[in-house]
Amino acid sequence: MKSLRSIATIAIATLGLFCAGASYAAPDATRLGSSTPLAAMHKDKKVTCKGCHEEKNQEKIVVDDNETVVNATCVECHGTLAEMAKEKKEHLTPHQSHLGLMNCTSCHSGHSQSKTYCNNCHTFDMPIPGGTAAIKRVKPVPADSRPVEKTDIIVIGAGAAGFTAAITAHDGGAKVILLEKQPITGGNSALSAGGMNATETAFQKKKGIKDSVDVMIQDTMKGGGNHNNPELVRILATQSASSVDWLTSIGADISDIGQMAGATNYRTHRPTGGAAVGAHITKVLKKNAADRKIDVRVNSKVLKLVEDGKGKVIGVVVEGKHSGTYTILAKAVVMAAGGFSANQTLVGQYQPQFVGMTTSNQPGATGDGMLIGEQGGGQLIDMKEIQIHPTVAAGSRILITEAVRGNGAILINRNGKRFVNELTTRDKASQAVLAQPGGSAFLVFDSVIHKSLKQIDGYFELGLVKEGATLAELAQAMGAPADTLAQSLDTYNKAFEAKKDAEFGRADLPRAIRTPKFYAIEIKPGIHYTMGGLQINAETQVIGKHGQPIPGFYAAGEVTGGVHGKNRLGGNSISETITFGRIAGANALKAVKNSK
Ligand code: MEZ
Repeated sequence: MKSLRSIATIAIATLGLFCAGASYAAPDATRLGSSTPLAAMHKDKKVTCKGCHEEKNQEKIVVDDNETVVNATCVECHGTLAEMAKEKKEHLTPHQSHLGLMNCTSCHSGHSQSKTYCNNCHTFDMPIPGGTAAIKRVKPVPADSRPVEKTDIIVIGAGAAGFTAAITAHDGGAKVILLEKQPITGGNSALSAGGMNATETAFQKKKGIKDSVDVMIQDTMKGGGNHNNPELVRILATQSASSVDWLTSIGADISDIGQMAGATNYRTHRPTGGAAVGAHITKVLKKNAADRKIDVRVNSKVLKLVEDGKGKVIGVVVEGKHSGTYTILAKAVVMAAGGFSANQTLVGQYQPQFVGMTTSNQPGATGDGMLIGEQGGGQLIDMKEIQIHPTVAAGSRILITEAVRGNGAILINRNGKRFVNELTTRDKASQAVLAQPGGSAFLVFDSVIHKSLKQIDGYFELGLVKEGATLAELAQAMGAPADTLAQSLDTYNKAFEAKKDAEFGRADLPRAIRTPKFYAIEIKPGIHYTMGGLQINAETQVIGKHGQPIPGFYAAGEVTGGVHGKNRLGGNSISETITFGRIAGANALKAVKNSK
């Protein structure tokens, strides 16, 4: 296929993104329509429908839900995302994002309006060449036209929990289909910043960090207001070290360790240099799924569970973007479809005062998995426990990781005053920020803290950081009184020297803030995580409304409730996805084996 590329002239930038000179037959202009923007651009370059769409039975032009052929053709002509990013020589390019490998068609569309996927969370000015108008799709495939498929295990949701369950079940010998409604995989996990909590790990031991399962349990229970399911918390802590080992064994680097709010000890594992954990482990999980040829389907939304009439879950009904509605039958179904922070209606139903607040979540976090699970007989618990993260960059959806505070940043209000223990739990820190003038505050740090955490580089690239060569300059950039800011930092630095924060009782004071330049990021609280969801037991079986496990139905990750109680500790989410994803995959596998 590379040969095609070698005869293609790659025309990027002003001419748009299309393949020129490829040896395709003349297009059928009546079908493409003269106003088709991207398709028309290709038509001009003599690329026909067949260049992008698979032909079946000599006449049917079909597109599978992964849009495999069209994406392969894009890559053939334009190069891979990595190659395109290199060619553009831009630092910030849509072709090289933290979302990792994704389909070209996630943004570019020949038959409907193209849309920059990144702008679901960002507001980049990135018009897509040829992507401004919309026409109807060429040939919609009629619904219900596909035969019933069969597999061993269906996993719903391709975030970290879903990938982990799918890989675990596959490695035990099961045939797995992993379904994702979004055009890209990764879910919220791909956005996860701070790290993965784990205790008694080899990495902690190597660094001489003393921690224990019992202390992680105590921290997690305390953080959750003791409302957590203690059995699930024990599993989270006890199995966290083996989850780190498992991730490491499949190629992840989570050897750096930091501290998150509410944690007694350093136990938040993240990539070397303090890079974001989510993008990294998502890349690793995706690669492992691809290497194993696991059947991963994007643009595939599960509509409902199929039940056998006696309460056992035996499959799902799926709506594919192109393939229409179809059914897959399986011996077990694992729900891993995430939370509902991006669903304002559902958030409003449980916490009306949060409506209108920004969210750090990806747009697919709408809680469908919970509702589908409930319709399938599952019990929802703790739905009103919705977490507000204290530090989302003001006016955006960009989470400023708690690791910035963990590495030493402090919170300062617009009067230049520190007002809270930055490492208290999120619920308390968020309330404290909301109580400040303007309902916002600034994360303040210096060049030493900046250098200690790779993730901060990204905030500079996104233009979120105000700076000053002196504290007075920074105060001016923040619009805060210089003398008060200087006084606040002086008091904090004295607390650092004394190793005692008499003002707010912050236990960990890792760095002083006194090395220019000085920096500030304005933050506001945003909806970050939904603690409630489907009730599960220690085997990750979904519990039905009468308290009994539903046969054939498992769940893991944010779609479940119980692990975090009223408030999740930072770093416990990725930990939960891997540990409970592994348990769900292993137990679904057992169900398959028992059914034989
Ligand atoms: O687990 C989280 O939600 C987390 C660590 C977030 C963050 O601030 O980075």
